[in-house]
Amino acid sequence: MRLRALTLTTALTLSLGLPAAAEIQTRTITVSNGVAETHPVGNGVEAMRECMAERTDGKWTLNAFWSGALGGDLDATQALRSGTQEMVITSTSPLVGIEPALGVFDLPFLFSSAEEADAVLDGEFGAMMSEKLEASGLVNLAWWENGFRNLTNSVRPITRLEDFAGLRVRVMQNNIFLDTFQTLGANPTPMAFGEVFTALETKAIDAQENPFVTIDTSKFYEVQDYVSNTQHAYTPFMVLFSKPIFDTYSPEEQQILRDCAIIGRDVQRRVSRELSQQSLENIQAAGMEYNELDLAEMERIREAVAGVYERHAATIGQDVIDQMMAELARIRGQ
Ligand code: TK8
Repeated sequence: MRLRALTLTTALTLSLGLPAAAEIQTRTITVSNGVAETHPVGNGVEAMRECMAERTDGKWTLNAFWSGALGGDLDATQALRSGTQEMVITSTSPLVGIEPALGVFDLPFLFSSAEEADAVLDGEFGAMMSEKLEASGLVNLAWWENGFRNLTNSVRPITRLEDFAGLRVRVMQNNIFLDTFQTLGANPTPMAFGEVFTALETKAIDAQENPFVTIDTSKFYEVQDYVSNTQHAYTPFMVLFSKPIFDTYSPEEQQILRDCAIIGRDVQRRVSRELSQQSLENIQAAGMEYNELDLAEMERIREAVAGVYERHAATIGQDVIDQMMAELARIRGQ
């Protein structure tokens, strides 16, 4: 029986031109990120792990570190560039110092739906952006979902533009977010994600902004009272791999990484979207007061920050912004 199975596998391998087992080595791949394991990124990583186990006959171990246990997004990304860590799942926003073009995703109110973001990220624009990152020693295996960001704070519900006044809000280490919140009248402080909970708890800051699933899974409801449906930005996650390490993998292994990151992506996005509403219910059940802003007020906020686009065009690259706008117009059928 055993012999027959082996012979059959060999025959299949030969006839289908599948890679010989020798081209897949035993490997341990470390992946880190800032969110908790209960975040949909956890589901994506689990799907990736299963995919890798299947495709490598169990030769690969995907070793995941959660809640910033290996440091923040930026530190981990630098470790990838120097080849001391394999993989990180990171927001684009803290990486604008490495690749300024990534700032395009930080422009306020850029995407109007998750589907629109998918189309941009999974299409030519996303591929162009991933290509840019290679020069910085990073291989982007796939775009995953962080999601639409909403403001939480411990002072008052945000119902109109004037409510942002004076709020001490944590923003990611990113000048576009800093400018956006300054323009809205708030008092923003750039901070790594791992420091946010404590800064809120000790009241060093009043506010932070993240998608519902992050507010829920990182337990920000324990230290915040109000959540307002601002949806002011959609920042994607990237599944980054160290290029110095990637280059030592066989073509078959490189393909497994890419394929499994895409399988992980589909699971991760599905769970993220399913969980979003549930997370909103969870954080309300935990005591947070939720409000939506009326359309006229959202329009005032949108207009107030419109100048952010122009102020950062030179840094991001006008060509990159133009390409994004052309892509959005095409997707929107304009
Ligand atoms: C987690 C971060 C987080 C991001 C932030 O590592 O920093 O607010 O939204 O999800 O990537």
